[in-house]
Amino acid sequence: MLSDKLETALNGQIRVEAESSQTYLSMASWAEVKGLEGIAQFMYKHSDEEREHMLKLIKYVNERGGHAKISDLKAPKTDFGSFQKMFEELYQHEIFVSKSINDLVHVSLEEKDYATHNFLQWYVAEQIEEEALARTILDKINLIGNDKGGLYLFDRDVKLIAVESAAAEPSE
Ligand code: OFO
Repeated sequence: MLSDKLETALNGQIRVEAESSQTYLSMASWAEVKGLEGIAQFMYKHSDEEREHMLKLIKYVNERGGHAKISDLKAPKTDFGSFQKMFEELYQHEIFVSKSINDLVHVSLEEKDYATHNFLQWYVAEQIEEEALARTILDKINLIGNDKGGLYLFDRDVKLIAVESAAAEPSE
């Protein structure tokens, strides 16, 4: 059985994952409208992954005798300025999510809930992957600068990165 404190903290993370999914969905739509097809595909996929992260938490909370609450969400912005700025935002967002996961791990230890602590290790590993992926993409963006041909190749490559990262995801 989850303690009330841990249940509340887990519900907070459910919301964070749901908002992450919405944020990346908004980025996907923005990129699609701008004709950045590969980037849009990458973001749609990323949005789906965040939904998976949310679902995994919901199932866990309910399985442990808690109640996963589905709450209203903060609307993401709809304009991201440039694809460079958008990926920088994605990176900053992942850093924020990692911190949120770390705080949650801390609560699980405070509450001496080792099952939850163990469950959360999947998220700890996932955040390492996601931050590393975002940094790799930002490095590529810095390399191409304002080169249009570079953007064409980047848009194509980022689609492949999405496929590769899916294959390398930590198993459930
Ligand atoms: Fe849920 O991993 Fe990104 O945010």
